[in-house]
Amino acid sequence: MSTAAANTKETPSARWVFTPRRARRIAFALVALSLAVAALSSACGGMMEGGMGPGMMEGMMGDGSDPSEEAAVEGATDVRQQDFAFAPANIVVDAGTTVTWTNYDAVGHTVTSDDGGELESPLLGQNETFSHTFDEPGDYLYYCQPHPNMRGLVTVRPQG
Ligand SMILES: [Cu+2]
Repeated sequence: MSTAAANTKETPSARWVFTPRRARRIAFALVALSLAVAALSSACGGMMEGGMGPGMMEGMMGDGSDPSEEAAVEGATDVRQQDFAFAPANIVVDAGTTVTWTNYDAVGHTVTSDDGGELESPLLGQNETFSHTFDEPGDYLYYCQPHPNMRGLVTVRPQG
């Protein structure tokens, strides 16, 4: 009688019944797993984009570019749109200079002013270019409309 009761307790079906406690343990395991995945992807993202907030969309769309994290390139007049980034993303030119952007990616990019509408390119296909002459000194921040984590800056100095 007592032996039979003990055997019943030890059957696998009795051991693996889905208790609330086990449900919590599974839930904790899933949370731990997703945290580990998040930590891994942010470590990868952090290495490649220098601390910009990584996210799923950024991971899918490349690392972007941030002029505040790049040294200014004096006198550069050609900017590449490549690997979902502007390069160089931070340039300094004299007033009256024409800057040309070229899209090297298979997907479309734009050159669009943050404010003021100085830069308003169409969506550029692969190998298409967009040029703009900067007449007025100032700081011209811009981005790519489909990929707002692609950011750039043209600083225009007074001539001579
Ligand atoms: Cu883009």
